[in-house]
Amino acid sequence: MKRLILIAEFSAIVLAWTIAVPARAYEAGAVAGGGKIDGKVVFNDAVPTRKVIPNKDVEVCGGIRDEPLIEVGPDKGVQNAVVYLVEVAKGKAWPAAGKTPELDNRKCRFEPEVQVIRAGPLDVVNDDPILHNTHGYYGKRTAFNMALPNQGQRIPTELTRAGTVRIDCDAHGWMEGWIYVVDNPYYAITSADGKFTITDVPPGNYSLVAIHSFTGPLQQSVTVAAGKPTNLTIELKKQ
Ligand SMILES: [Cu+2]
Repeated sequence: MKRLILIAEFSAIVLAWTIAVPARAYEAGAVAGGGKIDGKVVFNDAVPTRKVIPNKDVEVCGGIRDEPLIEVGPDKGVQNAVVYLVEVAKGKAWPAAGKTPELDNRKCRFEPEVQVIRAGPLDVVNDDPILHNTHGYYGKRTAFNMALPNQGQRIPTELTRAGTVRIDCDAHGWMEGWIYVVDNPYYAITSADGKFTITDVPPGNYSLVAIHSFTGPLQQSVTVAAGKPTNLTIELKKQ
């Protein structure tokens, strides 16, 4: 009986300790013999479009038009897909901290439409002479929500945890943008030809995610060897 009680007490202590310890933070340092991942993200199916019908502020926002739901080049490369490694405990340093990342409202579009940032500050800017109401969500939960009635207005906010943040405008229902908040510096955004490079990866096995707002995420294993490139072609499909 006494032993059982002891075990129970011990379990309670272990449980309390487990809860109190936060997830391990990324540890930045020098990378010896790092490899790199060279890849291309492709979409081989027909490109769907949506009809955008601005119902106000058309002098700034433009008129009715069809827009592709995924930007695919002539060689099937996908622009603005985000690729990142998950659960990397340690590796290269973060890029030098420069200007605070910005999300601009410009001609009723988010500029950039897709970006990757480290958890931390973000400035939301209105370049237009009309009201925007910029609203960011982690899933269904509001991350920030702000009215920007004036041209040139800049409001600082913060995205404090890793995850995908969808950006809407409560004044213009068709506006949409994406911010991917990462917890390690191993990420890339594909260029117009669908290509990306992730450098200085410590040799080893990783889980890599490629994600686009239209297709959703695709996760796969990747092995990186010292001092040489790993080549990948990643085909996104509508899920
Ligand atoms: Cu707007």
